[in-house]
Amino acid sequence: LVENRPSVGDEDLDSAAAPLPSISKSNIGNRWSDITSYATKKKVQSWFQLPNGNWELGRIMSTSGTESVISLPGGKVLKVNSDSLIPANPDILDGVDDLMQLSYLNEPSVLFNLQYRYNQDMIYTKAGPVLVAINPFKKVPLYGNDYIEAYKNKSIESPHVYAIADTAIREMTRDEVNQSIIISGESGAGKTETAKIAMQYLAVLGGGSGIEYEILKTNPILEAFGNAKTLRNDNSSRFGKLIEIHFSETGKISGAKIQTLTNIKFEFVVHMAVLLEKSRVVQCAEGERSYHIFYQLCAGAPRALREKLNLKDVDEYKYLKQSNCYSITGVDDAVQFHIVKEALDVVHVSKEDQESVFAMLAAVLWLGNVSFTMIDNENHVEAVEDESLINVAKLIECDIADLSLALSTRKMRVGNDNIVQKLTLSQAIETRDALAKSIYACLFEWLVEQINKSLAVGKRLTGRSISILDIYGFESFDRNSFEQFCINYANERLQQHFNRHLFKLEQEEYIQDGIDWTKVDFDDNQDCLHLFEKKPLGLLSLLNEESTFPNGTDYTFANKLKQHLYSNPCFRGEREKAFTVSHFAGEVTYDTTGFLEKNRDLLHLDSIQLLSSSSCHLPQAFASNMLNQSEKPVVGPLHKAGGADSQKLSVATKFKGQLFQLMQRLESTTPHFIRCIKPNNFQSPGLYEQGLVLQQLRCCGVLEVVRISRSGFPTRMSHQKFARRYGFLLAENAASQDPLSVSVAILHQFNILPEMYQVGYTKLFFRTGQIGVLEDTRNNTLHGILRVQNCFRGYRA
Ligand code: AD9
Ligand code: MG
Repeated sequence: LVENRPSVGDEDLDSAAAPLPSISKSNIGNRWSDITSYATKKKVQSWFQLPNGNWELGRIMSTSGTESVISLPGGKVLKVNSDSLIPANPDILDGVDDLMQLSYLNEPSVLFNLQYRYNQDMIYTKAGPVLVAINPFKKVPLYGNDYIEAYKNKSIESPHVYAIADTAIREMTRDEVNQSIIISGESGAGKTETAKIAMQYLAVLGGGSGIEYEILKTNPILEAFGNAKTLRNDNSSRFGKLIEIHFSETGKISGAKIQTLTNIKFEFVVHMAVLLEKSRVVQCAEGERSYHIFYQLCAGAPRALREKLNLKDVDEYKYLKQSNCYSITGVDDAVQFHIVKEALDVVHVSKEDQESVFAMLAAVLWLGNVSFTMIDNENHVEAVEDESLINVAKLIECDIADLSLALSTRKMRVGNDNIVQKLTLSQAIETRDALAKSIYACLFEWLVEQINKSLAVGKRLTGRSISILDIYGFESFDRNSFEQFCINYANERLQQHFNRHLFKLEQEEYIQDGIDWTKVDFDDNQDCLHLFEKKPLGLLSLLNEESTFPNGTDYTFANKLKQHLYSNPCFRGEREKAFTVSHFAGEVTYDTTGFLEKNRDLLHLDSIQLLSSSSCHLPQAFASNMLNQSEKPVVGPLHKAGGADSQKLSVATKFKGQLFQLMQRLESTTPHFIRCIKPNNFQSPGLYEQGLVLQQLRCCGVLEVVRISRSGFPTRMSHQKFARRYGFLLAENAASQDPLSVSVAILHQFNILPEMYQVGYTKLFFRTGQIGVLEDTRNNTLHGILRVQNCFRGYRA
């Protein structure tokens, strides 16, 4: 039978076997010329890029010189430059569940593979160690108890968040090491949903004590208070979070037997929330919304509560009115309000506390309606004593005169004297908005603390944990401000973590299997991180320095950056007050307008004193929280008058501190990475835009992982599997030999060049494209066998 193998180029075959490639290390699998000579490409499938940038699968008809004739689906035939064609994989590799299995790891092949799966609602695909999740923007039938059971029993193998969570829990048990599930991707890509799906799995596996119900109920609360509708995502997280789930019994090894997972029980969860986007409380862009909870409260509060808080409709509050958007398609805010209230009950926030929380929300809304009148011709103002001011005082439970003063004057110390300075209109508005933002930010922190207390009651940090990280993704808008600056800095840190682990893991596998491997250095983003973190001449230091200068402005800040950082390859000064940073995910131009103010994030001491004068415990707690933060080393303008402002850590410093804490926690864990991808910008199902997907794959480093693999040995197969699959191609009967000998014999018989593979202790490692070659030969042989059999049948008939 072996002798009857058909010759290469047989008309019936989907793909012809390419001859043994000569490889160029950097670009393997990217261009035909890297793999084979043009002469042998006839009839093979190839990617052709259409003028709109999309890739189409065609078949090469002929090649002469640098030109090829390609036939596209629908019968179109084109003459093209051969270099523009990119090799496609044989059909047997269509929709493989791990991109590593692709013979050719080029961009169109990866895009096609993901799309092929996406079209069949298989939204999850592995890219080596990384799980790629493409947002379906619709309900897909992949979740629930049956699926959880199936993944738990290992009766399903296809890639899934459940599989990642399962691996995490198993590795935690097996290695007794804390694990983390790190979810990244652009805004709207599905990180928060993915985090919930992972929690769901862990809840079922670790449940039984009843606490799993509480754990899952923390989500609606955090989302109501920390998520908002943006132009990108109707439910965009405006804070980053790390959820740490602790387990008791981590399945200790007793004798030779490893205890089963049934012994695992949830203990509790710690939430760490970082950098809530405060500015959204007082301003948000057209078409966006403030935090969900405001709309939910206005829509869903029962009559008694409405009266008590003197609640109005959403369009009567200036903070909510300015963006011209009150509702989200498909979302009933009143229903959501009841869900949140129920969740607050579940995590043991008392009814009284809940009322105080709602009162704080109403106070913030009413604050936005407080207006001022001119009292002299120096532009000084005082607060108008209308319904708004009265309501704020009532809700905060403070004296109305104190409130009025706190909003329109500032106490200052000059030498030994206290003086009272009247505020101008813009200063008063700033003061009012600062108070609103601080109340909301404190409320959010307070809630997270309550949830933590409730879930962790009386527990000690024993056992092991699995952390789930869900932050805001990389953002690049037409106009990027301080918020994007922080968010992108965080993503830069996270990317470094991703790089280090993936490069390390990849190379460790080679070393573990004993193959000959010279370590590959990887492109890291250290330069960009340096740009941010270097002292004293980095972005953060310079920002902090400028923030302490009384005369510092956004303009002087921008100039300082240009003056000190011009030689940094990741930095470019722009016109006026702008500058550009080359992030790992692309260039982002930042407009420094508002940077200093947002970084200082000043709250007048008068406002803090006002809150502490409240007869309600919540504002009191907020005030002491704010004071605590001001006791630390200070950043803030050194007021000539001595400074009676609350001087506190700058936002950038605080953010960096939280980020380092976060990374430190992650550093001691075994990471599992999930990359979420947004297939279109319309939040709509079934629409897969190649260009958009490709840009994200590139940005978030998935192709990077693939690229690294390309210079290595991305295809692995155990000796057993290899021998089983290709052993029959051997000229000599190899049945009696061990898998390793069979494997080596196959490699020899097919003249696979030594630099194309490595023999490890347990596996064979191949360069890109090699398995494709063998697979083609195998196909040809099988077709040959089939033909011979048919021939025999025909003969007999
Ligand atoms: V942001 O950086 O917080 O703005 P995320 O978190 O990446 O963003 P999110 O999880 O909120 O995105 O997903 C956006 C929307 O996509 C959700 O509201 C769902 O409507 C939709 N989505 C995401 N993942 C799934 C899924 N697995 N199944 C169904 C999904 N819908
Ligand atoms: Mg989110």
